[in-house]
Amino acid sequence: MQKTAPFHLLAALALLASCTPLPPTDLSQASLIPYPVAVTTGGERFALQAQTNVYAPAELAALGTYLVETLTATTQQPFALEVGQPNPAAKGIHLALGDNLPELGAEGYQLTIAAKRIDLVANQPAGIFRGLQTLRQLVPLVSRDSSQRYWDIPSGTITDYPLYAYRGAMLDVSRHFFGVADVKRFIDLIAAFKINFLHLHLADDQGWRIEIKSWPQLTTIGGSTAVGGGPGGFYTQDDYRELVRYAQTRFVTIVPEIDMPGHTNAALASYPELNCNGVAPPLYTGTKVGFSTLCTDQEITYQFVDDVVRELAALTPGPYLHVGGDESHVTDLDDYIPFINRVQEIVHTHGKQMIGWDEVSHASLSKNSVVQYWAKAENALRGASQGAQVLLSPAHKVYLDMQYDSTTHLGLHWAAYIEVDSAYNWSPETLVPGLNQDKILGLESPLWTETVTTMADIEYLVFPRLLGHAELGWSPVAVRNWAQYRVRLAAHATRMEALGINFYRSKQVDWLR
Ligand code: TNX
Repeated sequence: MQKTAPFHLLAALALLASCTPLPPTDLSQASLIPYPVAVTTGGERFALQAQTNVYAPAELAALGTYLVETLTATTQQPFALEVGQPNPAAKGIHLALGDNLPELGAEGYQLTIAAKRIDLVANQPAGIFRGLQTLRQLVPLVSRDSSQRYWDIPSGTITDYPLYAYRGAMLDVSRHFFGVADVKRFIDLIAAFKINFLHLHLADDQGWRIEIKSWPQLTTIGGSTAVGGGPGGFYTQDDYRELVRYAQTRFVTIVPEIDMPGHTNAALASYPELNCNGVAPPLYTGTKVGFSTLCTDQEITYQFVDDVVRELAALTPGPYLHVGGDESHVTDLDDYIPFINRVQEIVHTHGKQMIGWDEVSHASLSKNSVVQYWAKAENALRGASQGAQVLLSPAHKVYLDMQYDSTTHLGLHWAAYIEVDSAYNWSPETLVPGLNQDKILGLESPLWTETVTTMADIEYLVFPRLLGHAELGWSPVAVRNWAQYRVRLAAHATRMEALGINFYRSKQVDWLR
């Protein structure tokens, strides 16, 4: 017969295990992505439990509610929010705005974890939101059937702020359309890694996805299909306002893009008068690029652009409108340059700054315009030499529609195969030789959707590569290191699973479980 320990010994051991505090873990060893600017270790721990209150002043009440909701989702326990004056003596999690740490800027925060309380301080609500993403990553995950009732958070102090002001993701909703619910989920998932801009590619050859009241056929005709001939779709202006509002609650700014003068077949198919020959081409459901152009020497074209930009600007609280400008292979450079110059003026008339893909640097850029580098370093440099800022989207490193390797089924590979190490292991600072650091606005990771049709497809291509890009955009050079990053990333498998993310389990990472 097998020997078993007497029952009372097992019971005593179980009791011991539930009462004896485990040695505190080291805050600096936490699997945070992006890794913070500075972490000091305290040697104690804060025991989060259902009775832990969250305290927030009135102006942070919504963020207090958000924290309570995310804690409840992680722990399956209820938490209480108290809104009002700061209560210095109370045990719990305290959110506060302060102004005595100017180095934190608009998005930085300081998170101080002690045995009895956690203090999250920032200059602005955006900083509180970023700090809450760090705090979320510090709460250990438990399995749903666990009887666990407290969650140890190692003590110490995190002081953190972003390296770059713009840390973006782009979703192409033109090649395939994704509805409001999908985009909201996308916003939640990217915001968890401190991404602060969502660029929506709203119009291309295969589909026009935003209602323009003065040109209604753009959506009734131009929005009616997609790559492969599916039904397409579009956002009404109310849908779009709802996306903008939701993004604001996650401190994400939406950048709308209408690509022009190329990538315009959907518009050209909707209105014959936009074509030089006055004839509307058929709708297009293939995946070729570079065959369409607006008629750059007709006045109606500029009336169209002005109407579209005006309506879009009115829907856009953020500073930027993206006008595309890429791959206009059938527009002569002699026509392209004055077109972009004029479009830039129209964007200014409606109170916005222009962003364009790197080809726009052939035109005369104003200093507040942004060149999005995707293909040609010389274009990025030409933009910078005109005083414009540069947004880095090198296709061979950050294009989320590139396959991981030749065996992964979704995506393309014209720029590269991008495994998880390749996506992380490069330096934005030295990518374009001769580009001054102070000209780099930030990074953006585009997901083109020729091969992408479902939210699960989106997640597979975005995760986990976007986490690496998020760290390159946020964390200082000194804390970035692939060997350490891949260990931290491994710990995110359970977190991504808990969020229901269909992520790519790269063999380069020893995923925890
Ligand atoms: C190039 S990147 C494009 C897109 C395609 C993408 C596919 C850029 C500015 N233009 O039109 O969707 O490649 O990877």
